[in-house]
Amino acid sequence: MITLHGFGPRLGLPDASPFVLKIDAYLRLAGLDYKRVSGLGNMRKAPKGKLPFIIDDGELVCDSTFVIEHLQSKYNISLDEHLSDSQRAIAFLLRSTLEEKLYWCTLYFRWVDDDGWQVVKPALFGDMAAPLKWFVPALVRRGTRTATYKQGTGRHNPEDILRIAREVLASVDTLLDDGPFLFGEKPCSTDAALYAFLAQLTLANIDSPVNRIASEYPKLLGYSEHFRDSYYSAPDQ
Ligand SMILES: N[C@@H](CCC(=O)N[C@@H](CS)C(=O)NCC(=O)O)C(=O)O
Repeated sequence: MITLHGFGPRLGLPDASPFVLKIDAYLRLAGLDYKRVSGLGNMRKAPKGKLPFIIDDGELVCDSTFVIEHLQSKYNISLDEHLSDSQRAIAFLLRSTLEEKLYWCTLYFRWVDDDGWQVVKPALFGDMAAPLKWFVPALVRRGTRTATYKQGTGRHNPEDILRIAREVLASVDTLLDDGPFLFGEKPCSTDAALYAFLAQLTLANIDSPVNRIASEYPKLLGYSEHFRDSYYSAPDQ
């Protein structure tokens, strides 16, 4: 049995973490049975202090990239066999861009930006019991603000961060010309990552400046809805 350890359904998505949602979507693409184990308490059990991790028949694997490598090799999953070498290279570069660039822009407008925080705080910590709810949200926000600053994105002004996000989203929009999936009719493993990162901007219940930029590219919403409708029978599932 595979258990996926994440934060849980938030903002109208199966998980408000794109990295957790990436594994959730991958497990569905691969047709593997799994159970979600949700909650902030997972953070304490995460060997690298980050989610997601999976436990697969007692074996713990963390980091979404290593989780996919593990599942691919253990269960002989071949979602990428139809890709050319150049498509594989594009897929790798796209994943890196989503994870190393778009992620931080999304994070900034949820955690650092005051308007985003007004939505994220109740959505993520609303069901936290007292006395934790009095200090944990501010503590986690401070940690995320520091991480965003140290990574570098947090040193830019909001307009520049939005320019970075726009360049990524416009490039993804161009790549999606041959839909409905990244490389046409048949999904590949990178569709799990693409869906996970786009859904945070196209399907999540949060109206942030970066989500508004995503809405200027209708193919991004079309792609997210098609993936959701193909692999999740209900939007919140
Ligand atoms: N490289 C990791 C990144 C995972 C990641 O950044 N997870 C975030 C949630 S979106 C997290 O757990 N952050 C908590 C922290 O940094 O304290 C992966 O691919 O799984």
